[in-house]
Amino acid sequence: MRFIDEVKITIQSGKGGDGCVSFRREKFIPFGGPDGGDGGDGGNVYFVADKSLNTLVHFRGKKLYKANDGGQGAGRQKHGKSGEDALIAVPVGTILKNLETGELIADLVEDKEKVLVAEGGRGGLGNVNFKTSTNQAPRKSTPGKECQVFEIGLELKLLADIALIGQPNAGKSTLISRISAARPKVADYPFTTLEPNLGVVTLGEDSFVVADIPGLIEDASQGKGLGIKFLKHIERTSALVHLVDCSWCLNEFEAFESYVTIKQELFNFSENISKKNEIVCLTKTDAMTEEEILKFQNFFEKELDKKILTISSVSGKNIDKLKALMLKTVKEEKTHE
Ligand SMILES: Nc1nc2c(ncn2[C@@H]2O[C@H](COP(=O)(O)OP(=O)(O)OP(=O)(O)O)[C@@H](O)[C@H]2O)c(=O)[nH]1
Ligand SMILES: [Mg+2]
Repeated sequence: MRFIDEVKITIQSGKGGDGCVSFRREKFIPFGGPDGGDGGDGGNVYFVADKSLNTLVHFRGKKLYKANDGGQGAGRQKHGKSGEDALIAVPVGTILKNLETGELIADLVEDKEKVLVAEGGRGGLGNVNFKTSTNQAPRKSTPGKECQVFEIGLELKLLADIALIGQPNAGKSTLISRISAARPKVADYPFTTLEPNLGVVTLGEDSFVVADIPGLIEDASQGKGLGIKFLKHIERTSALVHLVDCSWCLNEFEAFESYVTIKQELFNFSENISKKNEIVCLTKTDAMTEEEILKFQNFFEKELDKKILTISSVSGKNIDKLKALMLKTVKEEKTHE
């Protein structure tokens, strides 16, 4: 259930500042010696792992990441300013490859782990360095060293933050195609989805990964249907979104029973999964009357003693609300880790 997110970017360290040629000129000191200072060093490029990031989505659009160049040296032995380093944040688990040599640069597995990837050029020497007994007025300085520029490949094995679960045909695949770029097969019969699909959901600056799991049925935990094969993957997610399709139900009891069946299967499979934070959504509300929606919603809210979302992937009702709630839940779970 993993899929790989990949991006290519170019990084460039800072060029070293040039050394300076200058001579002291002061009143009463007619032949002041050389006083050209050294150039500043160029900035380095570092990558740093950040556990608050989930995907590589924030690299889309920007291709060049640059550290600043070092400043030039100046008279009065003034050293040029060092160029500022570039610090590029990536999710924990990102692998960095040099695309020109194919070499593996780093595998950032821990939060805050930092690695130097491109070193800035050293600053050049000012003429103050070249004064000798035979040459009291050198006009020599050296230029700053060149920067390093190369292409880097970032690779991240995505792990789902949220799993969409529910009975077959509940609308899981339709929902993931509504909130992400994933385009799984959608059809009006159960067990359309045979393998989980992953999609990246973006919300402003944030993003998280959602998995669309094949439908679960009674006795899934005993191996019935397809679900069990994938239940173990759910174990690693931060939260579940449980979709309940009430549009076909005769009454609220039938709908609640179908919800409980899935909960029971999760519990039978692993207590750990059944304790996960769960967002419950009644789906396909476009195919129901307002009255029906309220009736089902009230019943679920009373039984579960929490708020239930009523959504429609077709009309888009409450989809933004659901996305915001998913993000909030993922963030909360991450801070508890
Ligand atoms: N009216 C309506 N139909 C929906 C909605 N969401 C999904 N459907 C329909 O419900 C059927 C099943 O949708 P899927 O997204 O394939 O359901 P699923 O949960 O992925 O099903 P499995 O992969 O078999 O477990 C399709 O015919 C969809 O067009 C909705 O919000 N409103
Ligand atoms: Mg499906």
